[in-house]
Amino acid sequence: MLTGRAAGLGVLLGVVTALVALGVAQIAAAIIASQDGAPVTAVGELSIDHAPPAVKNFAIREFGSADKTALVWGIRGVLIIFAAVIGVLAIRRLWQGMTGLAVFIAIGIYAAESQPTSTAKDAFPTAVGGLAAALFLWKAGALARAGAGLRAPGAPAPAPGGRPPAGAAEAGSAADSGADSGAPREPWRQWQPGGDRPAAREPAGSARARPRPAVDTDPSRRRFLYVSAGAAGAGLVAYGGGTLLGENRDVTAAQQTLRLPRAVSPAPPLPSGYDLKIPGLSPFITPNSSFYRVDTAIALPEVLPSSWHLRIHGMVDRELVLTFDELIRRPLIEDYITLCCVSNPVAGPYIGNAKWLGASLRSVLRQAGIKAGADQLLCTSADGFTSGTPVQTAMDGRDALLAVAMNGTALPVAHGFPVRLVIPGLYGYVSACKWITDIEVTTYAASVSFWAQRGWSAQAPVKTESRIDVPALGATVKSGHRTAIAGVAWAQHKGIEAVEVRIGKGPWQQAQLAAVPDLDTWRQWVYYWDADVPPGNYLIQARATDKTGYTQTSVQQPPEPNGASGYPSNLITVS
Ligand SMILES: Nc1nc2c(c(=O)[nH]1)N[C@H]1C(S)=C(S)[C@@H](COP(=O)(O)O)O[C@H]1N2
Ligand SMILES: [Mo]
Repeated sequence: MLTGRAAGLGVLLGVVTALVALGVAQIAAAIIASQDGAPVTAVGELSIDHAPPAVKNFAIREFGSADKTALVWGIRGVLIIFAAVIGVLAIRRLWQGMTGLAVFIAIGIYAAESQPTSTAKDAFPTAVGGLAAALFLWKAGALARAGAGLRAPGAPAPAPGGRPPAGAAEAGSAADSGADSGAPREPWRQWQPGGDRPAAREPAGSARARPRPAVDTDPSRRRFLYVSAGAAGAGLVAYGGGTLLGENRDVTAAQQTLRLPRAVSPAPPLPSGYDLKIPGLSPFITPNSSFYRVDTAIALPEVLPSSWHLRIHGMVDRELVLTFDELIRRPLIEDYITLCCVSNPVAGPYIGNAKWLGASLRSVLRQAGIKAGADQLLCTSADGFTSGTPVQTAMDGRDALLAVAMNGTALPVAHGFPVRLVIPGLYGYVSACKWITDIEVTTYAASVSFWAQRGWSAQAPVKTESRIDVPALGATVKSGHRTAIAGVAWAQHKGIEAVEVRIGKGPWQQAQLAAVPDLDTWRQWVYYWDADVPPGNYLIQARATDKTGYTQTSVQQPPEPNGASGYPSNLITVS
């Protein structure tokens, strides 16, 4: 049997061998862009395919959207135990460890090739990982054995089968009995697995009979520990790096290839004259590439539709877990909705308008059944960000969407791929959770969302506002020449009724309004001005009135705590 120290070194040898295998395989999978080749993922997919529905349901119920994470950790756990056994085998007999490793590689390759999307190249990551691991097991294994005092480096390998030569037992007994004290020690006593037996049989404290190691085991052991630490570190870095690289590639590929069903309820047709097409004026639809981005993410969350889940729980009659496929099989709604950030200063850039496609949040919540007294939906993103949406705005019939597409393409990763919330009429931090994975139906009294914890209002309806796009601040216009003063105004889900413009100390004048498809978007406006004033500097101001009859306030407020207010004003020069 092995001594405790030898077994310990064996466990370490095995675990580090596994880290080398996984690290090399993961990097290889990322480099050759193998979707199914990373061994842990492959084994995970294989076990999901073969898990009985009851087990799957149990996993989703117990772990919710973390079920995949739980599975992957489970596989890693089993793997570590398996690896420890291989290491202990290898320290006794290298060939036994190698056999264990081969089984382990075979399972990895089988799993990598078992997916419907598998190709031949998916075997490659596990194969090179396995080779690297075999090399490590061989080289570091020799050090480990020497370190355990089982064999000096360079000593002859045991005969296959490992039985000590005939007469070994007699030799041992002879040494113990002291009958043959002058005979040289047999070299195999240093390495054969039963080498500790004589020591165990000798009387305690008998220095004379203790087999003296042929070499000092400590330097070998130390070298083995250093090599193991280095290899473990490199393996972990490679594993982490390869995983990130692979996910990034997978998410980009998934985002670009995702096909989404058509809307059952398409967006209202764009009325003629919805875009005034004035140079410098914001286009009615903001292209995805220039849509503002505001979030707390340092690295963008990489969430694959295949592993995405939305869990709805808390004050509900029945907890729900939706997969991405289940979400997009619901009747999809399409709508133009203008999104804006509470941090947008008056006339600022953090606002954009897009055509969104998504499932109705209201219908999902109805299915879960909201309990009386709940007033907040605490929405959590894959990266832990939370936003607190009022239950009332989600349920009052407006297009509150679990959005999957933006302007006709799957959501860009930066804008929440694969699923985000969009609700017209509320600032983004309480209505537009990106990478959403969890909705807890709760109360404002019971839980406080990310920005609300940092001094911003718990509830934040969008303030009716306007912005002057042209002429830009500091622009010069020619006296007596017709100039377009134009911009956008917004009061989402209320609608813009009128915009007025004032030049210097002149009267408020009605601007012309562009057509809009519905109440949820901003509205372009223009006032044609002949600049029939003497040269000089003029302050141009604008103010919007929404369809409730409310005119935006002239009172200037900073963005914190619930949105900036005041008239936009551009100082221009007439020459
Ligand atoms: N996960 C997550 N979602 C988020 C945020 C965030 O930081 N993390 N920021 C919110 C804020 S403050 C705004 S204004 C909108 C911005 O959405 P956009 O980046 O797509 O324009 O996203 C909201 N959703
Ligand atoms: Mo925001």
